[in-house]
Amino acid sequence: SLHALLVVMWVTLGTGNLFAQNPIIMDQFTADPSARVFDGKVYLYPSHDILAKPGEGRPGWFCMKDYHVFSSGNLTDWKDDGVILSQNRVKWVDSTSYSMWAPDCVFRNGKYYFYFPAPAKNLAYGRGFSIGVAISAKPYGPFAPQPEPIKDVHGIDPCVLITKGEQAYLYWAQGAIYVAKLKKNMLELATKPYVIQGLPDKGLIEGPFIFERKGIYYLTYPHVQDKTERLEYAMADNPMGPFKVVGVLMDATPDCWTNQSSVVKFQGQWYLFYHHNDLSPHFDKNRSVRIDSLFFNPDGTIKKVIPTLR
Ligand code: FUB
Repeated sequence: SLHALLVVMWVTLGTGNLFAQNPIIMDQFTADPSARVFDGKVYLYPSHDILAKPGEGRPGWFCMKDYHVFSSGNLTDWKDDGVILSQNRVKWVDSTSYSMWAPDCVFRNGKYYFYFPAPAKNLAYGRGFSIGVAISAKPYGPFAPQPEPIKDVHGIDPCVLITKGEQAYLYWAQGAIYVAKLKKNMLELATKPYVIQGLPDKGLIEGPFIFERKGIYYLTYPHVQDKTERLEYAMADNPMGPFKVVGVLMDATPDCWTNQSSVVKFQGQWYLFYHHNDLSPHFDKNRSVRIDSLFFNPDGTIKKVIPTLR
């Protein structure tokens, strides 16, 4: 349609590249993208999918042993800034698990705090996943992991919000979406974990992301539909909710059962980062990060994003 064509032209000219394409990282698998703007650049903190090998990870399942960070000044040319953390470097992580899942990174107290989920080797931390923090003076690392995971947090896919009032909140998933306030040190909970109210009762298992625009908090999450995940969002005027489910951000696609997103404003335009299995059409646990522009309606709701294919 003319509208789609205009959007493509706008994005193309806006990013200064006539050959903008998805996926954005072609030389390795990337998933669960958390994009953040630091020092005038976009930093991308994704999961790093690899293929399990004998003795390394579970065949046919997600397999990740480290994290890379990528940076870009124009959303087109991406620099791989290298490995910022690996499972072997974190004392509390079970390094036979190959499950360094969806991370996030925020800037506070003059430092970069990188949050990541992984199974702990010591069951004293609880079964399943815990969430750890690693700290760096630079967005591209090196990140020094804390010796223990965050106390009282069990689950996956951390996301951190820092409000204009300087309160930090940690979000994560564990059969539902949880939130808790963080202390100023960004390493400990300041409140008990709380299940966010107003969201669907079923099918919220992972991938929350929250951002603020004009005093409204937008929570995005994958919602399992039949077997694949559809990106949806809810709105609230308080970071802890209650939230109101508003709509679909991106439809599910039958060939990749996961999807996870982050939303970021860069040089005046909003973008949705998400993933699909473009470079691995027959195995959907090897995924690739994509970007599309995101637009708001005058009433503050978000227009559904139609993926741009290569
Ligand atoms: O990447 C592993 C898991 O798959 C993530 O933690 C989920 O959000 C899903 O994308």
